[in-house]
Parts: sequence; structure tokens; C-alpha cells
Amino acid sequence: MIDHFYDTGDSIAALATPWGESALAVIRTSGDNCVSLFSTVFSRSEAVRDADGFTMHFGYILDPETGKRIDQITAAVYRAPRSYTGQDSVEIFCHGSLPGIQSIMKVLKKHGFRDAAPGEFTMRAFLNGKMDLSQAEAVAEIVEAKSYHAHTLALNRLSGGVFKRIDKVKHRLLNFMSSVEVQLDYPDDEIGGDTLLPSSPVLEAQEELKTLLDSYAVGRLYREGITVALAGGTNAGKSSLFNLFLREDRSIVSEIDGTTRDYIESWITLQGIPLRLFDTAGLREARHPVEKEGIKRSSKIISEAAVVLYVIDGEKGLSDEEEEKTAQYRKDRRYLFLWNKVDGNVKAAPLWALPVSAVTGEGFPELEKQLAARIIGEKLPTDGVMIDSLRQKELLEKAYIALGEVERGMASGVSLDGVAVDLKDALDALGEITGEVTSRDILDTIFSGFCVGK
Ligand SMILES: Nc1nc2c(ncn2[C@@H]2O[C@H](COP(=O)(O)OP(=O)(O)OP(=O)(O)O)[C@@H](O)[C@H]2O)c(=O)[nH]1
Ligand SMILES: [Mg+2]
Repeated sequence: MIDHFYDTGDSIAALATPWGESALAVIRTSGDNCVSLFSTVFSRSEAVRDADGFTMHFGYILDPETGKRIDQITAAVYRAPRSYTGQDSVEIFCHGSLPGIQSIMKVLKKHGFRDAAPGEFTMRAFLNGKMDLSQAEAVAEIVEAKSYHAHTLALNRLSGGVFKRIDKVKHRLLNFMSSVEVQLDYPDDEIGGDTLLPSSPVLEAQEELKTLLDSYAVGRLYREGITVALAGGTNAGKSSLFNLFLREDRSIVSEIDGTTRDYIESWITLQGIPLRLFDTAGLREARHPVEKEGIKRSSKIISEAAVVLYVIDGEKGLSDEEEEKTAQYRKDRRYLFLWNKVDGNVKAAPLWALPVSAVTGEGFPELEKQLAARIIGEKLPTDGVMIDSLRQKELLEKAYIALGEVERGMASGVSLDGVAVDLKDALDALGEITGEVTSRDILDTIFSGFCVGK
């Protein structure tokens, strides 16, 4: 991290759009002195120098020494504190030409601006109280979101979703802390006695933290996706179902046993969750070395998949061998069983298998529903707040564990001093999430992960 990262008095500038040819590019600047510095390189310098916030100005970027025009631009002026960083800012909308952008940056730097470090704009926003640390992290999460859903979740965090939840827990604990302190200050008071402290605020706080912690796994899921494999005997209809999921004729389907010899994969989205779906080679005692190898590779995919859709040919029903196998697989939480070909003349499906038809699509909506439920579980927070940052998750765990200590301490009658120490640990961890309690190292780590211009 560069040394002057914390000098918020400097005026900084950076390209906020990708470095490449485009119709428009945006150069962002910020600093207490930023508007007046900018006016020295702008053709309508007086207009911009006295400009109000939220105004746009059309003109040219000039080299003040030669008077040469560099680019035709519009400049958006923001006045403190009503800007992204909380400082005076100018956003320059110029043409997306690489030499043009370079020349503008050069003239800005010659006239008082310096290059912004990664995340420095957001860092200033945080230091100026425009957002808490969980919101600052959400800024990077929005930029990096790979799916529509991940984007929506990050936007929720940006509008303070995590902050509000943590703040609520913190207030609960602070109230409790004051009752502990009252007892510490007046140990002989007649209302005294450690046993009088109710443990419910601690339990309720723990419950809240647990919900947020559980949301981490779900948040990751939306961001990174999950692997689902179709498995089963030959000719069961795996490739037909694979194609149905893709809504595309991707995998070869035929009535010949052992059509699929290798695995095939494709990304699909199920209720906003990215799924990496695999079609695999039908499992049987193969003689051909190529098929053998295909089955070996497919078995590896199946053993590593988060969810296995085990397809059974309902027309044939279960052979003794398959009966035994599926009995084994049913103990594995990852397996969901499909009784395929129900459009035809099928045997009755057992209760543990879902009747479907890859040909008519019968049972498919139910399959999608059950698959989504299996993947997400029932832990989806109702208000849609999910955490996505490993840092936040670790701090939540720390707070959760400290509260466990508080509870144990109270139950076993440990001195109230000990309880107060654990309670303070929990509060500190929560404060670190939102950034009230923080160190320079933490800020460096968080903001250095940002892109320049953010
Ligand atoms: N009637 C009916 N036939 C189906 C259904 N699903 C698949 N089939 C037929 O069953 C045969 C095998 O289908 P595939 O999808 O190739 O089966 P698979 O499990 O991929 O087979 P392998 O790749 O050989 O392991 C084909 O002739 C399909 O048309 C279904 O739901 N109903
Ligand atoms: Mg196949």
C-alpha cells in the first residue's frame, strides 16, 4: 500500500472505466481542492470554479501552458459532503481514446492531482462516514458480481443490509453490557446477584449471528455456483434430461446402451443459482477400454458433485443390483432419485424417487423445485441479507464464539468481570465488521483488493 493512501487532503484522479477504446471514458477525481485544481485545466474555468454541486459543464480540457485543446468533455461537479467520497469531486466524461485519456491524466497530474491507489475513492467515502465497512466491501462485490442474483444481493448489502442487522445485535448487547456494568459497579445492591441477569439477550444475539453466518454459504453459492451430476445406468435417460435442463439438443441421445462415453458439462442457472451440470457415461461393466476410461472419469465427477441426480429407467425398473446400489446411495444426502420415462409404460415409482419424463417434461418443474431446495436448504434469510465476505464471516464467528463464552460464564457463575471481557470481545468483533473498530492493516487489506478508480 502506498504511503500517502491515508492523506485525504491530496486531490486524486483515476480512470474509472476500463482501459480500452470506447465511446466514452470516465475519469474520476476527488479532493478538498479538486474543483479549483480542475478549473486550471478546463476551458471554462470560472464557470466551474464557482459551480454548485450536481452541475454539468461542457468544455475542453486544455494544457494551460500551451493553451492546446486536449479533449472535448463534460464535467460533473459534486460538492462536499454530497458526493461519493464526501469531498468535492469532478467526474470527467471524455472520449474513450487511449492517447486522449493518457493526455488528460498527464495534464491533471502536472497540475496538482496524483494517481489514486486501488480503492482510494471508496476508502475516502468510508473515512468520511459515507458508508460503513460492510458497505465499502459491497462496492467491490457489486463490481465483481457474476450473476444477476449476486448483483442484487450485493446491492442489498450496499444499501446497508448487513450494517442494519449487525447494528441491531450490537444494541442488544450494549444494553446487556450496561446491566452487567451496573452489577459490577454496585455489587452489593439488593437487586444484585449474578443470577438475576437474563441470558435471553445473549441467546437472541447468537441466533441473529447464526442466521447471518448461515447466509454466507448461500451467498457463496449464488456467486460461485455448484456442481450437479446426472448419474445412473445406461439408457436411463441422463442425456435426455441434460438436454432438457439446457433447453438445447446438446448431448447425443440414442436407444443404444452406452451412448455417452465421456462426461459433458455445461453451465445453467436454476432460480438464480449458477449450476455446473454434468452428463456422465452410463454406469455398467464396460468392456471397451474407451468406455471404461469414460466411466472412471464420470465416477470421479459424480463423487465430487455437490448434488447427484440419479436417473432410473422406469420402464425397466430396478434390477437386483441397482436395488442394492440405490439403497446404498439413499444414505447419501447428495442424491436425488428420478424415475424417468413416466410417459410410457412404467412400473410404479417408489416413494423416494421423483417421477419424470425427459420426453414430455412431466415432473420437470417439480424436479427443478426439489433440486433448488436441496441446494439452498431451508436457510434462506427472509429479508435477503446475505454476507459474502470471508472477513465478515470470520468476525461473525468470533463474536458468536465469544457470546458462547458469555453464556457459559453466566451459567457457571464465573465472575462478572470475565463475562464483561467476553462480551467486549463480541462487541469488538462486530465493530470490526462495520469498521468502527478497525486497524490500518485491515483497511489496507480490504481496499487494496479494489480496482483503481473505485
Ligand atoms: N419414452 C421415453 N423415452 C425416453 C425418455 N428419456 C429418454 N428416453 C429414451 O431412452 C433412450 C436413452 O436415452 P439417453 O438420454 O440417451 O440415455 P442415457 O442415460 O444418456 O444413456 P447412456 O448415454 O447410454 O448412458 C433414448 O432412446 C431416449 O429417447 C423418457 O422420458 N421417455
Ligand atoms: Mg447419455
